[in-house]
Amino acid sequence: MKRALITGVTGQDGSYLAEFLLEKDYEVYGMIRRSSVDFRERIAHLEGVSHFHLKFGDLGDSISLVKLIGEIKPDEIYNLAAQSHVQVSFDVPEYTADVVATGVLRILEAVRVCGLEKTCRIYQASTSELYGKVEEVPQKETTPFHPYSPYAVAKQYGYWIVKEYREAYNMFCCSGILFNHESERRGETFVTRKITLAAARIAQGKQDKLYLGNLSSLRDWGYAKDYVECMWLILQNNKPQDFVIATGVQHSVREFATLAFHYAGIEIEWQGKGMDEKGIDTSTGKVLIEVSPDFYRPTDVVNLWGDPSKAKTELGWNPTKTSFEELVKIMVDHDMEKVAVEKAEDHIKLNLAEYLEKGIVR
Ligand code: NAP
Ligand code: F7E
Repeated sequence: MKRALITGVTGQDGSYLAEFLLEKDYEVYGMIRRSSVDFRERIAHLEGVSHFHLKFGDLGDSISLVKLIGEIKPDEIYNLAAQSHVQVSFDVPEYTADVVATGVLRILEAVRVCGLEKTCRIYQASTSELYGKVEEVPQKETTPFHPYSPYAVAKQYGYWIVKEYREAYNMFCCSGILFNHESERRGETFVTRKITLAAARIAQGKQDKLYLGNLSSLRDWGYAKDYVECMWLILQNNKPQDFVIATGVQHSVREFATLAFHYAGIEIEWQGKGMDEKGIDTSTGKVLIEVSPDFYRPTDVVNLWGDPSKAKTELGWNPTKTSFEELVKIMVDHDMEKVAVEKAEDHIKLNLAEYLEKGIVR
């Protein structure tokens, strides 16, 4: 039985990857960090499942990583843990650098200190944000990087240190350069989930309006459940390499919102330009979506579009398993059900919805 260690197991991707590896008969160890509350929503259904174990550790703490890796002796490590919110990285740049950049080095060194560099394969969660202020469209493995946020700069370190350890120490370590991937488990402050939750709440009379930032920003959005398969495929390959993982299809934030509201039963018509642009309910004439400067970034990445040809040819991965339309529908259907059972006394969630609406939480 192969042993895998997943850092970031409580996150969107970590939870799907844990399920995927358990189905493949792995012994799965998920690393969690100490928290004052024991609430791990995305993996609650896995707790108690045989072959699934949770262990404490932190990407900011080398000793915990050395202990954990030395104890588990994993065959594969999937390093998914990160402060993964781009806008938040402008607010906490030093912390972001510590976890997102130095954290990768800590994992690689821990593997070496434990003497596992010849046996342990390592997957690093790299990102399309490396292309940032893009120098080529669509972006592929050979496109030059131009990171455009503290998060992206930190991820660039992670990318290069993985490449360095591969070449210097002959380690099997690889980066998956993943474009945006979403799901019904996506964090509620990323734009897609913010939209699908708001569409559901507005459709059910529980929220008045949705405030967004740059509506014209373009992304190549895929389904997270499809993308975790690729992480695994990258480590099963016969030689360590980096891969772009994307759908090859691009849409704007505006298009995502229009479709999400459509699936929630509301047709949106757009009027105005720039900061004055508004999304209007065609049946009532009510303004449901407005633009707020709170959600604009000091520098924004606006044209991400991936070319997954290499992953398709060399890994046999299917980038179009779930279409954009299917993805939006999966998320809206899920959130319509979730919102329907939200209770009035559920203060934490309702406060978050209100904060999101007013732009207090970004
Ligand atoms: P996510 O939902 O934000 O999950 C992040 C995970 O990292 C959580 O489990 C979090 O734990 C953990 N974490 C944060 N700081 C940590 C620390 N100091 N020590 C240990 N664990 C820590 O992210 P995701 O969307 O699943 O993304 C997974 C990875 O892929 C991230 O590295 C992200 O940067 C990268 N990525 C994501 C996308 C995407 O579109 N989703 C695209 C490209 C790359 P808590 O639950 O305790 O907070
Ligand atoms: O923003 C624009 C925003 O926060 C997408 C992370 O998983 O994917 C993610 O990073 C776009 C940006 O994701 C709002 O300006 C407009 O242009 O959903 P997002 P992201 O920044 O692309 C990459 C690949 C990662 O690696 C990251 O870890 O949407 N946008 N209005 C908004 N974004 C947010 N969050 N909120 C808005 O109201």
